[in-house]
Amino acid sequence: MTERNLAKGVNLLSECIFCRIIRREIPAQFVYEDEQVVAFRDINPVAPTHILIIPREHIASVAEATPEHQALLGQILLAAPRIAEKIGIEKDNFRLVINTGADAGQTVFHIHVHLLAGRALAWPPG
Ligand code: DGP
Repeated sequence: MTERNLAKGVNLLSECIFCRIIRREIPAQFVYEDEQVVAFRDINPVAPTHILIIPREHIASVAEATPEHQALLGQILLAAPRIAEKIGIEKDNFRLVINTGADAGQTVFHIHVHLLAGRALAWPPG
């Protein structure tokens, strides 16, 4: 098993840190919840506002998503402006990032969208 697949396997064995946050086994600062999606502040913010938007369902990455996840993925994106409005940042001035795979910087293998705001953001990202 490669290191990358091992990381995914560990997460699938109920040790996924984001599943544990959803189950309230690990504390987090939640900013939004609905039946399928939750959002909380990143533990290591890289912008004044750094929120992680995740599905309650464990899906390791966008690469693992299937057509049956289509609506759920849409709900995650549509939650972003609602969250922005709710926490008092401009609801049309933020960046969404989805790191997919270790080489792209993904470290937690439970799909998550980073919502970044509150400073000027450079392009391209590193
Ligand atoms: P990525 O590198 O795209 O997989 O992003 C994972 C993010 O998850 C990273 O920015 C740090 C964040 N993170 C990791 N562990 C925790 C945690 O226990 N709590 C919170 N709130 N965020 C975490």
